[in-house]
Amino acid sequence: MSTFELSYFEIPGRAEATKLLFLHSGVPHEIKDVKWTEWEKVQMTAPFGQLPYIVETKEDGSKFILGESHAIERYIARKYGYLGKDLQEAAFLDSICDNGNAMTEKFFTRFDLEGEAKEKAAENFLQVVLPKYIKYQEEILSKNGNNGFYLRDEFTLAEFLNAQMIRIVNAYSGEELFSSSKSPALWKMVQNVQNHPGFASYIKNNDVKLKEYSKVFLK
Ligand SMILES: N[C@@H](CCC(=O)N[C@@H](CS)C(=O)NCC(=O)O)C(=O)O
Repeated sequence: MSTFELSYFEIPGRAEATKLLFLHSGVPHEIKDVKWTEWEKVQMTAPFGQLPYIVETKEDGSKFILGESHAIERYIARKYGYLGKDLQEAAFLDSICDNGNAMTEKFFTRFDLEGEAKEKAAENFLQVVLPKYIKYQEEILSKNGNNGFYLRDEFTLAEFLNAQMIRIVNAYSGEELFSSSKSPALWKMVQNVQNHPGFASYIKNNDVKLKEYSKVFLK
């Protein structure tokens, strides 16, 4: 069996879904939290000069290095059975992930801006992006019986990715933008993930980090 190293900054961000895939599948892995002081050195080996990236060591000792968070997520999800049972299900789950990623990217837009542009980006997120994401995601979840899963009652990449992005958006906005009353079907999906016994200690630690790093975004 392959073993993996995942390198990312300590902050909850682009590596969340991959971490949950590793935990849920039980694949041997090591998380390497890269400190800012180490970044200059690590950057020289990081594909595209960015984090996250993974190093897979195969049974024969050969290595496979992969960058870009979504390529990593899909590689691990496909390899260990978290993208449905056929191409169509994989494409359906991909679309849910892409939709979650687009929502998250738009949430973070404001942090690269200043003044009026920042306010406009925040307003656009609240008034356009967020309601649209909630509306369509709620519809998809309710078509599957409103059980907090996108497909049957299976954990896939789509639950891990969207749940962690929702937890991040709530924490880094300092508001309950998602909740049992505002987005009930999505909230049930988040609960499925965060209450899964196999994630208990990860989520406990993740909550502490979200609280700590939310200070960076809320200042
Ligand atoms: N499209 C890339 C974006 C990666 C990215 O922006 N990584 C940031 C951390 S979240 C980074 O490495 N920043 C340090 C730098 O670019 O010097 C992905 O999804 O992996």
